[in-house]
Amino acid sequence: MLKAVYLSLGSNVGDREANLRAAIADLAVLGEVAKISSFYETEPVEVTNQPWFLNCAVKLHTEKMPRQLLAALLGIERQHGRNRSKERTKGPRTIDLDILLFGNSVIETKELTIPHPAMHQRRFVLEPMVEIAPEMRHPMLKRTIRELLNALPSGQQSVRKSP
Ligand code: PH2
Ligand code: MG
Ligand code: MG
Repeated sequence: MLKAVYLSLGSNVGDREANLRAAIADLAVLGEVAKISSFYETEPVEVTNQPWFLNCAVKLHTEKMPRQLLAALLGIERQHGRNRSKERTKGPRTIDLDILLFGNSVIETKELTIPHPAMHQRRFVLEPMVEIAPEMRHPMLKRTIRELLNALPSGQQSVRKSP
């Protein structure tokens, strides 16, 4: 069955824009890239002493199952120079591909938590998402993306870069 999946992409090492664009091109092997948000220059959150990120959100139509999709995303990260064994948790990385929403599925396993457990707290996720899925409802919080963004406290600077 074809599923609508939302992904968050981020990069803060090397040519960030090229890294995002190359990863998006690779996503086409997993299905149809249906929507791409603008790119946003965003203040690092959680681990704050690292360079600013470039972030975006993508809607993907795919036949993959959640675990297959996760494995494929990790493979794309590796192809673009990501080496998790040499990184700090939540630290600098060439490319990060996170599953935000997988249809309306709620999944909690050792490897995978969907919806992404921090998505509703992160401006760098919600701002791009509101461009491509403003009325999409979080399957656990029962709030739309727009409502979640409006409920965020101020802080977490972000600047829209491209249309
Ligand atoms: N990713 C993190 C931690 N902090 N901050 C921003 N602005 N953008 C990110 O993509 C990001 C982050 C862990 O994946
Ligand atoms: Mg990740
Ligand atoms: Mg992440």
